[in-house]
Amino acid sequence: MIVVHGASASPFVRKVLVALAVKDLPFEQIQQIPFARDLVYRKINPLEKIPTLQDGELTICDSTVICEYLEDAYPQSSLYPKNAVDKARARWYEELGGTRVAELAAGIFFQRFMRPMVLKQETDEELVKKIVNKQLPPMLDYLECQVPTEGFIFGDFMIADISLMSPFVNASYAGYEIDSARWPVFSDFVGRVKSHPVVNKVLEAEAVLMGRR
Ligand SMILES: N[C@@H](CCC(=O)N[C@@H](CS)C(=O)NCC(=O)O)C(=O)O
Repeated sequence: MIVVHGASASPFVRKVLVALAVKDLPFEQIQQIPFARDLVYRKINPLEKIPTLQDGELTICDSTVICEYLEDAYPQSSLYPKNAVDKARARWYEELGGTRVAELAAGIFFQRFMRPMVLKQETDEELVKKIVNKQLPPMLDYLECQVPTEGFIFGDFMIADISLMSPFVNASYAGYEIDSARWPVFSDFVGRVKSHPVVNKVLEAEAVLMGRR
């Protein structure tokens, strides 16, 4: 049985949960909280980040490594396009979604949710303002030109779609919504990814855990 370690509200764990759902794979989940200084968890993930995935004898860390493994081991319902050009673009969007986009969009959540609720620290509202007003806009300008006006990036729903959307779920928990007048294409795209039946089911289960249902 596949085991996923990681709290559902992490943008990276969410990506893995969606990948498992796309492939219709049964799994168990341990709601491992980040920043917990958990010595037992450190034994399976020396970076102490979430997610970690176990599948039989295999233990691997990092959502991208995990999704690539799932694609190789369980090829049904592809998460990545097949041709070299699209595959390269898909990897880039996954990288971007998991680095700078996550740093900014999920950074708002980190400041307004993780710091007060989990780390017992004050929110740095100056930093939130800087993210919202200065750092996110050029990234959203870029994303506005990358996603389609209809459907998903590669036609079928894939990992690139969830990677770019996932950090914005966290941003919305922290009260940030993309300005649909300024970035109509990307804002619609995020809504479309959220409404995909597989994603929607994952988000509904997550909302229950977050006390929002
Ligand atoms: N590149 C990693 C990033 C994982 C990550 O940063 N997870 C955050 C939670 S959303 C974490 O565990 N942070 C704890 C820490 O940095 O100590 C992935 O894609 O899985």
